[in-house]
Amino acid sequence: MTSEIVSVIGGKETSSGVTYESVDPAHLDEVVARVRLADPGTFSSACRTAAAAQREWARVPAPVRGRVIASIGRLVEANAVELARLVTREIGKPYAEALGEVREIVDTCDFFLGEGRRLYGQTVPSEMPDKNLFTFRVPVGVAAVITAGNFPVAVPSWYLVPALLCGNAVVWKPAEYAAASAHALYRLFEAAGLPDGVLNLVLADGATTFEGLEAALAEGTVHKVGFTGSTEVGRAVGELCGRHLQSPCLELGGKNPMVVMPDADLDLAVEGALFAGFGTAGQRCTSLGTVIVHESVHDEFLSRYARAVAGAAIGDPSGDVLCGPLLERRFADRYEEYLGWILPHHTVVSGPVGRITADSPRGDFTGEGGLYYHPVVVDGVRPDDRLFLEETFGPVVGVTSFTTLEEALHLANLPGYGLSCSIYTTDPASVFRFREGIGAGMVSVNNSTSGAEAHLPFGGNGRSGNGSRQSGVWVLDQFTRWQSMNWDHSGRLQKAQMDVAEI
Ligand code: UN1
Repeated sequence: MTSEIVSVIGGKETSSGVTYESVDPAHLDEVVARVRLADPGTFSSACRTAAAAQREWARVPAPVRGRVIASIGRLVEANAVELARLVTREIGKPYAEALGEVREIVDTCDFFLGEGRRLYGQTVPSEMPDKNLFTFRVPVGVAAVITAGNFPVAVPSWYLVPALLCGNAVVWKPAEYAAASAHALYRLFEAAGLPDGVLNLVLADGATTFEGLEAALAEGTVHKVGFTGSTEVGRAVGELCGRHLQSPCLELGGKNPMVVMPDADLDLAVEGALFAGFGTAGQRCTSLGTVIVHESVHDEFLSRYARAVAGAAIGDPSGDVLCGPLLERRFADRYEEYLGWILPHHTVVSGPVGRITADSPRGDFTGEGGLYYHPVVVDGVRPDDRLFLEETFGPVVGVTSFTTLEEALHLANLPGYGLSCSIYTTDPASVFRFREGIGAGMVSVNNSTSGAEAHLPFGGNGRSGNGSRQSGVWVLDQFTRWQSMNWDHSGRLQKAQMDVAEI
């Protein structure tokens, strides 16, 4: 029987609103969960509930909050296989990747459980005698966290874990099409002993969430917004927050380049481009967009890459495959728009283009009624192409060539995203020139554009975000604000700037 899942606010299930069906993208006739979608009032009332619960939670000592984070990590680890299977079933992510995603939550908990004992402030020297200056990190209050479904459990944990550790309450709105995975993760957080109302799960569609968020910002019950999703929606979230004098944490799209230098190990570059381009069916924000390959090795790279792509395993994500189906119907529809662009404008070097069906199978794989697409490599993408400039969020990689590293950098920066990038070379000077010249927040050397680790700063610039960073100690600045204190024990009024000793 298919379960029905509902929002949980203040520890109580709330079941109003219309029903949405979360469908297995590998078997479109299978419903994974029926999801009750909340109305805008539910979102803003969840924020009020969170605001009330946050005051008590902030008084729990940070090392004790760290122990709760430790329990979350243990529970996730103990339930890893079950959670990864659910992720695979609900969004079609190959099982090995889904298990890696769950591992990323455990890594995040491992990092932040200790941060509860290290939420340091500072002592700062004063200009005046008998006066002491201090800084403290204080929680922001309520964090509204809105997440995408391509990483339905790991990326949310990058917000939830540090936000909770820092003493905030959270209202989390996951993608509807990944609601069952989100709900399962929510239950593990709850089981770790969070007080009611400290973490609230609101299942809603985008428009409803936006309306509820607007109301909550106006009421003053949301103090930080964390959003992972498209550049377009991120821009709207940023504008809304700006009107309320808030700066959100925005983790948006990418058009991540890989530069292959003439001295690169080509087999390694092909392996990297295969995983970066087609792992998660090209639907990571860190997925490879364009390979920018030196003209002297362009033809050799291309033929090896085309061969590797033709041999890549595609199929049921519960098996050992590189590429499963796309996440959900609406992503497939949007991706088909790009496919319409490819055939008339480009040289396809990897075989058929489009949906894998019984009429256009891949080997003997017929697509089995899922959202499967042929992986596509397109040569000769140009700076004025849509395919060169825009994130496609699907299994297509463009290839172009260059002569000098300066030209490669120009091409790599041109789309105006700035999330991840990669260079394949054996020359340290090229590595450092590339790092200095690239506009991306994350640089890989001889490695895939995707696969960031959970304790390095994660985030982008330009169309990829507003410069905010997640993960590691850097994210603490998103979920705490600095408070300063001066304490004068001289027994008289010492006036700053005015009572300072003559130099
Ligand atoms: C995303 O697609 O939103 O670096 C995040 C990676 C993963 C996270 C991707 N660890 O590819």
